[in-house]
Amino acid sequence: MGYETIIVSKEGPLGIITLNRPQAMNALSNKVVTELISALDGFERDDGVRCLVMTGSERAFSAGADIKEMAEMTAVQMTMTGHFFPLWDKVGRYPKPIVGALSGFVLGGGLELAMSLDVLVASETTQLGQPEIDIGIMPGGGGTQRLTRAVGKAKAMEMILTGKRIGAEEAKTLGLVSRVVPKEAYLEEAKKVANEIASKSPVAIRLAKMAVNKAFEMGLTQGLDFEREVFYLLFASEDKNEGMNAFVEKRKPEFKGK
Ligand code: CO8
Repeated sequence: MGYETIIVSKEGPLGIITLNRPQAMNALSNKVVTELISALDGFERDDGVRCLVMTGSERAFSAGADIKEMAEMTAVQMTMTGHFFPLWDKVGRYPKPIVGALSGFVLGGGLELAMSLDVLVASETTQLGQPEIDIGIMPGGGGTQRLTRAVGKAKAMEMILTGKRIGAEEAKTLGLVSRVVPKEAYLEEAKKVANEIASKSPVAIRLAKMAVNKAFEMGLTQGLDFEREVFYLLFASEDKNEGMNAFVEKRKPEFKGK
């Protein structure tokens, strides 16, 4: 399928989605949202794809929702179109792991999108923020919840109420991204992480991702119960036998997702 605002490709077990609206700092227009959902659907159905990488350009992962498009929208239009919500639902419940390769501006809806991904690798040039307050609105794509859970109340309040951006190193210290690398290396580093994830059992990866996400939704006791149930479930997988036999036989496991 041909896309106008994103580039979609495959590299071995990786599905790669590159936001591609350089003239608008990869702002998330309706078209981008529609195309992202379609690309995510395609990779979800493709059994050959075990892990995704989502990236933008060196200058901007994404500067957020398209302000020029939103400027004309009324509350009723936002409500009736469900503006953006299909994307948050799709990414928030995506079964395969997605590594975000961040660089440059990661702002507003761009940061909310990034925070919905699973592992974040950032170039040292990355600047992250929720600047919605500067244009008279507030985060609407999960920012007040996900940023607060990621960095704690005081820092989230500061970022959301002042619109001030933070740099990559501070984001790493706060636990918002997991790795910071030189700007020449961020995409390769993200692919390296994604390939490592892709080499594991897809069944175990899927359930482990689900269980970690439950930590944001459930209390500790419920979360531990959920973890235990899916942990037991893995003992019914062929991949569990393969993994443990390979360890005993001192060879590399070949996981099939069964
Ligand atoms: N929307 C539309 N166009 C944008 C956006 C954007 N978010 N960001 C940048 N652009 C465009 C600029 O208008 C400009 O276009 P043109 O050349 O036609 O004037 C081009 O990209 C380059 O931008 P700048 O000239 O401004 O480049 P600078 O390097 O000077 O500045 C910045 C880069 C800092 C990224 C600056 O452009 C900026 O502040 N952008 C806006 C950032 C922002 O406010 N983001 C939040 C948007 S609101 C949001 O994301 C809410 C999400 C809610 C989702 C849930 C809904 C239900």
